[in-house]
This record gives sequence, C-alpha cells and structure tokens, in this order.
Amino acid sequence: MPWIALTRAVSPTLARCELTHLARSPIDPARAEAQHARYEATLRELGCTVQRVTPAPELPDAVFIEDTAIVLDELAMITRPGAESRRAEVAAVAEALAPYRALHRIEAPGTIDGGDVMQVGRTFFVGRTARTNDDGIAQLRAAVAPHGYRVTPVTVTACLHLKSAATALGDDAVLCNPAWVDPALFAPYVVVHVAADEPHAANVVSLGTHVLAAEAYPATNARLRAHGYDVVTVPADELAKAEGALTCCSLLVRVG
Ligand code: CIR
Repeated sequence: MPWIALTRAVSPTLARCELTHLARSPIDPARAEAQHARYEATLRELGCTVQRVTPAPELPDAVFIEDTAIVLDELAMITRPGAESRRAEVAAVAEALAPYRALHRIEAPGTIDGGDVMQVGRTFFVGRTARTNDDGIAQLRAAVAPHGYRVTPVTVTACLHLKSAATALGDDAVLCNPAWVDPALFAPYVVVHVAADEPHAANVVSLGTHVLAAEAYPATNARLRAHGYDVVTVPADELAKAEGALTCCSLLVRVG
C-alpha cells in the first residue's frame, strides 16, 4: 500500500503530558515505548513505510504526531496546536513533510489539533473543542476549499478531540460514540456505533480494508468484523493514560 506513516518516539517525559478529561495516573515509559513499537510494526505489516521524525525528548506529547499536521493528497497543513506546550512539536514535522507536500500553516490566532480533523472522502469534519477554534477552522477551509473539499464544523462534548468520538472507516463509513458526537451528522455514511461500555473505542486507523484497533475494545471490534472489516488489534492502554489513542500516533501520507 502506498503510504508513509510518520511517527515520533515516545518521550521519556511522557508522564508530564497534557491531560484534559483524564486523571493523571503513573505511566510506565518502557511499556508505552513497547506498545508504540508494536503499533509501528503493525503499520509495516499493513503495508506502510514507517518513517520516524527526529525525536523530541523534551516535549512530553511529541509521540502524538497526528496533532501537528493535516495531510491531504494535495497539501499538508501544519497546525498550531491548541495547547501552548505542544507548539514546539511542529517544526520537525514540517521538515519531514516538506519533501512530500506543499506546506500551508495555521497562523495565530487560529488553533487546530489534527486529532480534531476527520476526513471522509472530500469532507473534513472538524471538532470545535478547547484545542481547535473557529479561526483555525476558517484557515483550514480557505486552504482546502480550492481543491474541492468541504469543511463541516462539529460540536464535540466530553472528550478531547473529534477523533476521540469518531473516526472514518474508508470513504463511506464512520465509527462513532453517539454519546460524544451526534451520529446524525454522518447520515450520508454507514454509521457503526461503539459498544456502550467501550466509550473510547471509536478511535481506529483505517487502511484500505484493514482497521487497526485497540485490543481493549473486543465488543466494538466484533461489530467492525461483523461489518466486514479486517480488524487487527494492538495493545495501547499505556499510551491511553496520556489521553492518546491510535490515530494520534501517526501521520499517514499517501504516496504514489
Ligand atoms: C494532549 O492532551 O494533547 C495529549 N496528551 C494527547 C493527544 C492525543 N492526540 C490525539 O488524540 N490526536
């Protein structure tokens, strides 16, 4: 599959990460690193070329590289993350993306975290959250509209990012937690709901017919299999203590 997956090493300071909806609990950096390595290995098994961006050990949340850019076929938008502590993450990511895409940048006072941006075909659903503001959404729209994309702002409650509540399954379906985002927004698509007792299960990485999902959510993963998806699971509970899920740990760049 013609994908490059940009990833970034788990910082030894991960325990000092930003937290919004989760209580701080001890994080075992070695275990987080092992889970991250397994995630990268699984992306390789699914056909991605994994390319690590220069590590940033001093930036606790750098592993959650998704928040630093929005990559589409035509360009890459370098974000201005909503959390001040994360703004220094973007420079090295911009450098890594420059060979593949023309770069655009979100400028102040706009903010966007990539975790708030869900692409389904030619539509970008963008969460309006503590991390992503209307100015940032307007800047994204101005950059992508000339390429034929629609941008739809979405209200998200009770979780960090839109993609904590919903992720795309290819170009025609969405996996969502209806308690955190209104599923009616996704009416043109097939909508798969997470199991009620697995509220964090909506964040999966969709790669062709495969879905990379966290092993902690067997009931939701069974639903995905029943819908015909080839679900591959990985352990991710240590990274989840930093309020990160699976899409957060890579930036997928389609090449070729
Ligand atoms: C943060 O609060 O920014 C990090 N601790 C977690 C970011 C997770 N990123 C994502 O869901 N895209």
